Amino acid sequence: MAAGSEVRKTLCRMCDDRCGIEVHLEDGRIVDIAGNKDHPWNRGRLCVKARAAVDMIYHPDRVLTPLKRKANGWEEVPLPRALDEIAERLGAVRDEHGARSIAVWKGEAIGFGQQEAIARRFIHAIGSPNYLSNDSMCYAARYSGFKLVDGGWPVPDIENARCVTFWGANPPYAHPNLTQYVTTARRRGAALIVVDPRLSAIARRADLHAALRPGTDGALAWGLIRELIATRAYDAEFVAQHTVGFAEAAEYAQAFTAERVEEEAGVPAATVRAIARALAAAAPRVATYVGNGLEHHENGVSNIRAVAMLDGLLGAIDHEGGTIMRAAPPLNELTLYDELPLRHLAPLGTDRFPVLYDLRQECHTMTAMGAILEADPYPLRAMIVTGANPALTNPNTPRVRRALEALDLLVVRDLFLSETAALADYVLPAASFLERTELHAHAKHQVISLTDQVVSWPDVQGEYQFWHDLAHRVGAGEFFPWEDETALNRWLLEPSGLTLELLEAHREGVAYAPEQPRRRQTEGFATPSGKVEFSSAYLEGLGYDALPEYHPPAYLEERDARYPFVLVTGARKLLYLHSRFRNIPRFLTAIPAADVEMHPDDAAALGVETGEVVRVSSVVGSLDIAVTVVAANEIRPGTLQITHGWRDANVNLLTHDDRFDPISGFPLMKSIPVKVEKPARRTLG
Ligand SMILES: Nc1nc2c(c(=O)[nH]1)N[C@H]1C(S)=C(S)[C@@H](COP(=O)(O)OP(=O)(O)OC[C@H]3O[C@@H](n4cnc5c(=O)[nH]c(N)nc54)[C@H](O)[C@@H]3O)O[C@H]1N2
Ligand SMILES: Nc1nc2c(c(=O)[nH]1)N[C@H]1C(S)=C(S)[C@@H](COP(=O)(O)OP(=O)(O)OC[C@H]3O[C@@H](n4cnc5c(=O)[nH]c(N)nc54)[C@H](O)[C@@H]3O)O[C@H]1N2
Ligand code: SF4
Ligand SMILES: [Mo]
Repeated sequence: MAAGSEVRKTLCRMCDDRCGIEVHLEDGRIVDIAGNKDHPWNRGRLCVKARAAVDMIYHPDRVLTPLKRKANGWEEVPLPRALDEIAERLGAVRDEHGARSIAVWKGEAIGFGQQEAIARRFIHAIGSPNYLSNDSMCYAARYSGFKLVDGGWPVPDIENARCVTFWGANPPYAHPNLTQYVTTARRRGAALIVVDPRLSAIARRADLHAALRPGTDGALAWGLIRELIATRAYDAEFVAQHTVGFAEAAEYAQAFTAERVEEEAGVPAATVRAIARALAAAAPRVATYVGNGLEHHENGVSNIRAVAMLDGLLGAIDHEGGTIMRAAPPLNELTLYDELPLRHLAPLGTDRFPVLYDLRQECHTMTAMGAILEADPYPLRAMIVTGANPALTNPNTPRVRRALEALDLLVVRDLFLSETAALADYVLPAASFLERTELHAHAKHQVISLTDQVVSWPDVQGEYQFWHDLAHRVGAGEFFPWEDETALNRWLLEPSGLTLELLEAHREGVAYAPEQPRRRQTEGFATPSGKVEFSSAYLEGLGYDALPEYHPPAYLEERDARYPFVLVTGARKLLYLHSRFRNIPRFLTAIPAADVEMHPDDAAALGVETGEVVRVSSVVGSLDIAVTVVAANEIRPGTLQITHGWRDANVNLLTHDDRFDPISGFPLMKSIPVKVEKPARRTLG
């Protein structure tokens, strides 16, 4: 153990913002975490979660030894023995059912970098195409929506914008750094527009807030498209030079008058017109960010495409102060999709949701549940889960639990005995972000950073070492030739011309590509036509609408009197990340329990008050939960909100794993028809 005080620089991964931090150690033990002022992303700022990394790392409940399930509890086993046994059991499953009966599942905790890519590499290396992840309900739908229109994921240039728009996103809780950029833009006079059925923390600051009905963003976006065209306030030059499908879009938009939008979405016609005017006045410096709020609906991708099209009309795509197409980091490719394509093995979900696989190489987790329980379309018998807790976070969790329990082999890598780990045959202790090294790219600033392994434990493996050791035991060692993560990092960096030594000396990151303003406007967009696509021949070829036509969500089209409320789930709380951090006592003091947010008129009609427990039910299941009556302007009447991740009040008892967005396959998590009942009062007898 190192003696004395030491400061080590690395990145925070208590959420996916990945702020630069300085870790303070005393005698080898982490005592504090401060912001790294040199990091271009957070510039020294941190949110309250960063310091909680100390609590997480040294938590008394951490799993630090491999555990094996026994009839009457857990047995601690040495790591090499656990890996030998897992390899043997994987071999047996492969011999009996074929390689594709094995899957890996990565979670948010290790997403967006090489840890994810290593998991993808492993599963292909052993001959199975079945890589599953939290991205069956996160980001892939937004990415696909923008990729189909713009040819990639655009980064909003908020600081240089004259108007910033957030659709279904709440950065003060979910991405604190974005909020700082908004503050800068506001000081420079930028307008702020927020589209959200709730008066979220960001909506509170907005000039214009469209409090629409959940799932009706497409109607609003088409209404704005119509206004911009009708008032000739769009960028005709950008449209002529850089887009395809304008004529069809203009024709389709005609039906979306501001009055029709008011009818569909519940946003006053005057607000629709005011938003169109604000966008036109700021164009092309309109920075748009679409969040999770648009993804979890039956029409998610189409709604997102319609929002992306607005950027095209405004000439804001690939423009300073608009949304910028950044260069990807030049690293060696770790996944094997090109080298060892396995599409012929029918990756789970590709038949029904080919776009999810084409654009993100994601299999579909909800289809995987059917593969386990009903061998449909073929049996799935073994799974390795890392950094995920689907027993709480996937929709319809009772079915997820049944499926995970029905596997021949479930291995879970986690820091804690999570709800998912509790179902496993083997639980392997995972290294946290302060216990492994990895390369991270920050797209906005086009920098690569190398994280530092600040502390370590004897039996706790990083992601690379684990997959490496397992691959060598199951005959796939040739795909994991790098002795350790340092050797891997060196190989990854080769095409970049950057050295590991340079990155070690600059933990705040090193630029990987020069800024190239309007690169895509010059070189062409990365779509099939090379242009911004208002209409998509690719989607049409797959049998979808070529234009992102608006289809109202089912809860509005097929109203069911038994379920009169619409439930939105998953609005982020600052202190928690999905199911994580409920074991940090001071966080639990601040936000002690789950609640259902309710409009005062609804509460009055039901005769309930804040703190009272009600039963919320959908066709999927029921949940008893305490009410919080919010102010009249904080949520739409008839709309409820429950945040996910609570063990004792798990909203995924109510969410659908059988109704999906037809393009992304995303589940219905934000427009769920529900009813609310007061539990029957017990009478004194
Ligand atoms: N503290 C914290 N930070 C996180 C996370 C966390 O759990 N906790 N999770 C991380 C992850 S993985 C993700 S994906 C991001 C998500 O981050 P964001 O995309 O910003 O998601 P939220 O903060 O949930 O905000 C979504 C907003 O959408 C609104 N909404 C719901 N339905 C609709 C709709 O139909 N239309 C519109 N326009 N709005 C709607 C909700 O009311 C909510 O205010 O956050 C990341 N950051
Ligand atoms: N109803 C509803 N459900 C939702 C959502 C919603 O809006 N509504 N949002 C969805 C979204 S956007 C997402 S991204 C998913 C997230 O779903 P998951 O990916 O399942 O996220 P977590 O619940 O945070 O689970 C992360 C697990 O990884 C463990 N862990 C932490 N650090 C590490 C590490 O370094 N290594 C390893 N191996 N493990 C680690 C944690 O202890 C935890 O058990 O939830 C989804 N679920
Ligand atoms: S926003 Fe907070 S939790 Fe997320 S990386 Fe930054 S400091 Fe860490
Ligand atoms: Mo997410």
